Amino acid sequence: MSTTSSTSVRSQQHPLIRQLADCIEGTWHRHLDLSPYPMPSELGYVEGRLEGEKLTIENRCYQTPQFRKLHLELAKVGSMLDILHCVMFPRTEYALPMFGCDLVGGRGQISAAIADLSPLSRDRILSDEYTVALHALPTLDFSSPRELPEWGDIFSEFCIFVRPGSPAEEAMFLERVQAFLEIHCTNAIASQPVSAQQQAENIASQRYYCTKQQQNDKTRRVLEKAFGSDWAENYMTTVLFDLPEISGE
Ligand code: BLA
Repeated sequence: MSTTSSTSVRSQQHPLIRQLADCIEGTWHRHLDLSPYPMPSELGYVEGRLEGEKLTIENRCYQTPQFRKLHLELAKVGSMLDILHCVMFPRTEYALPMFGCDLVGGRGQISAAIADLSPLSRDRILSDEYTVALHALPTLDFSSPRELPEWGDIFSEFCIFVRPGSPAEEAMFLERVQAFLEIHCTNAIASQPVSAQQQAENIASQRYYCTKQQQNDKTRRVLEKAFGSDWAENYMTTVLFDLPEISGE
């Protein structure tokens, strides 16, 4: 994957973030039919300042027949903070869950590693295909599990949210994300479009998911401190968690 490892932010990131970024992009390239996603050019690469340190954000975005947006973002605040953020937004014609992943670290230690395949159905339960495949994965035991915030009702029972305590736990996290991605991509390319009624439910569920994620004050605070509150609001609602359009809107 040398072609995907050469960018400036990535080469300076925590090794787990670098490995995960390569893993995500490698899996996308292997399984999916990627085309470019039209990202406003001023938001592809962004620089700001946070507490005297330079904040750099680098975005990579694609679309595919099954996904309206595949978003991988790497951000760095001087030597203080390294961030990987990734979301795969399904097209609402398909009954697919939302893959989401966030890694936050600083000074050589990852403090938050979260990954999930979050259900996007009215009953907020994953389909049998996903449930069976995910239950077949071995149960993982991390030394420092973390508690989900209040808005975290969007996540599934398979969500992992930990502070990895050792290189072995970092490897375990990476391997689980790889398994999520393999399961997700294989299911996605085999999935069939749904009825108009089901599609309306998919839109509502995806909007609910994005609205909850927009409530993450920890993300908002970093962006506000570097770029101001209007910019942060715009970035969170158009780049990080934009809502799918309601038909006819
Ligand atoms: C936590 N996200 C965080 C934290 C920071 C960011 C600083 C706190 C880390 C910690 O408590 O150890 C910051 N994350 C960012 C920034 C960006 C980002 C600035 O992505 C983007 C530029 N967040 C997501 C996705 C998920 C997610 C896709 O973007 C999950 C699928 C989850 N991040 C998430 C959760 C927390 C978090 C659940 C912990 C929130 C809390 O404890 O209140």
